[in-house]
Amino acid sequence: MKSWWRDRVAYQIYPRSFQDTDGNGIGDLRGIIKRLPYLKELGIGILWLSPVYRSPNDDNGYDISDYRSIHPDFGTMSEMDKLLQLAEKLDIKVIMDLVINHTSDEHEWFKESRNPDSPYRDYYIWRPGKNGKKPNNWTSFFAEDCWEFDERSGEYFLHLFSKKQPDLNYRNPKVIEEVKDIMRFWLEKGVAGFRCDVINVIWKESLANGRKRFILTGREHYLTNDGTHEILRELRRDVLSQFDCFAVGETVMVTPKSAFDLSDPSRGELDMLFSFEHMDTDSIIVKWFKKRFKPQKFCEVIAKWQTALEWNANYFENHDQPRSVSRFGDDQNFHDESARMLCVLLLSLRGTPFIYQGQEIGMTDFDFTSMDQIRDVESLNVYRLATRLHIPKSYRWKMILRSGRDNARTPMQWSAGKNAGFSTGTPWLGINGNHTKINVEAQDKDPNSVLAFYRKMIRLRNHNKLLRSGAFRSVEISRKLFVFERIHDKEKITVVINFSGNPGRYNASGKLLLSTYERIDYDGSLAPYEAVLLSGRNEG
Ligand code: ISL
Repeated sequence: MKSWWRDRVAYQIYPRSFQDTDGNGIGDLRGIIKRLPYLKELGIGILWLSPVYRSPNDDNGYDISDYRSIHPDFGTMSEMDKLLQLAEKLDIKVIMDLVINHTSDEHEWFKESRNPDSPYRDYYIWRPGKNGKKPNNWTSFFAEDCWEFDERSGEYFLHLFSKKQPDLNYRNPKVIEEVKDIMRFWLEKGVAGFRCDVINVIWKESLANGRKRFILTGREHYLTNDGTHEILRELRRDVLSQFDCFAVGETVMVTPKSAFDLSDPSRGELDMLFSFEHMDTDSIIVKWFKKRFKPQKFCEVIAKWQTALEWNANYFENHDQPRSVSRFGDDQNFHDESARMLCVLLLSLRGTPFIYQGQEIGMTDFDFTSMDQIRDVESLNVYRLATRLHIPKSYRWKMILRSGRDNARTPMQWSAGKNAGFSTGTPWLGINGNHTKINVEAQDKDPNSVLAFYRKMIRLRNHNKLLRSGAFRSVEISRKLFVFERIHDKEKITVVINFSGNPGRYNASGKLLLSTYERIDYDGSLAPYEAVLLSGRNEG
């Protein structure tokens, strides 16, 4: 079977914020259908949909209450079928978000499970307290304890995320069978695979106390262990291998070694994975404490992962991360220049590139002014915890502004008009004021826009085998420069990146394939945030 997922550019849609068509302020499937031609023109070959299933939306759909139905806010199953059909016509493969570490507490299984005598009891992880205390000292991803007491059953249940997201019990073989059925259901409908949410934490090796840590106490008991490897192999053997599909894992806190094992093609687990080390280079231990972004560190980490794994899932943005142009570029002085540079970097690395909605027009972090505009459960919890810890108010707000997940979730900016063309109703989350300048409609008409550049760069990649599958070789990484090559036999492409707002220099030979500035040949001088691609002969 051909690994088509290595040859395509992927695009992530966060449906709530993409395009609303019925005026309820929430994006929907009809909105995605409407924008399929836009995605086709962009050059996209894979579409990843963040969850569209039924959910009480404690964590915007990452808390699923029915894996086989569409949330009415988003539309209906027949609209989903239509979306799949139309995408197929355009040769766009659709992958779904598979959230199986936990369900919503409003899922039927969990409702049943609250009854200690129910056959569903064992679908989740229930434990009595210890001497009036919680069963262990673990802490959650969302800045709270991991155990919630349930009056009705007199025990606690485990939740690594919010208390409305109880963890499934993978020691129960029935749970794995349920997951397989859900996967088959979607694959039979014609989806082309899954993005597997926090997939390397599903197996809890023990529930003993963890070593006390600043974040995620207890994690040594569940991060990437043999149990997870085994389940992944089982899902591959019994389900994935029966379809023409792929699985990309979201894997938290992976090292190059553990990531290698999870995505080594010969082991038959994941086809590729999202790692986080490059995204953490501007954090001090946790993302909430930021330090100055250093391009050199960022590029060193990228280069390390490029060589550590046979194939990476490359990304600079998603629905959990701040916007890349604000974070790694300069959205004030060199907005377009740095957005184009990041485009070249992302699309010339080895691996499948994932673009997050709005990245292709250089959407920026939000311009909110107060906490009551924030909707994300993680930000709300963290703000509460920071208040308890007496972190000053101005610093708390800075934490949310710089690291909060709502940065990436403001609605897609389609036009300069009302609500940025996202909705005729009241958007569920504020629209960034800069939509009057940064929007699809304006950029569509402008041949020098960030959008026009993304189209050009994606086209180049789609037509250039070397860029898609050549080996990666790092040439130079310094405070401001990142130079690497993509090689196959006697051919190479040299990628020269000036990761700075100052002019730079780098001597390299080859025929100029593309520059982020309008230039016809390359003489070694680089404008601020310029990136160039040169094609040449591989001599060494
Ligand atoms: O948001 C994060 C960045 O700090 C992470 O802690 C994030 O929660 C983690 O990467 C897991 O993310 C995924 O699972 C969560 C969900 O809230 C995220 O939106 C999803 O991408 C729980 O399902």
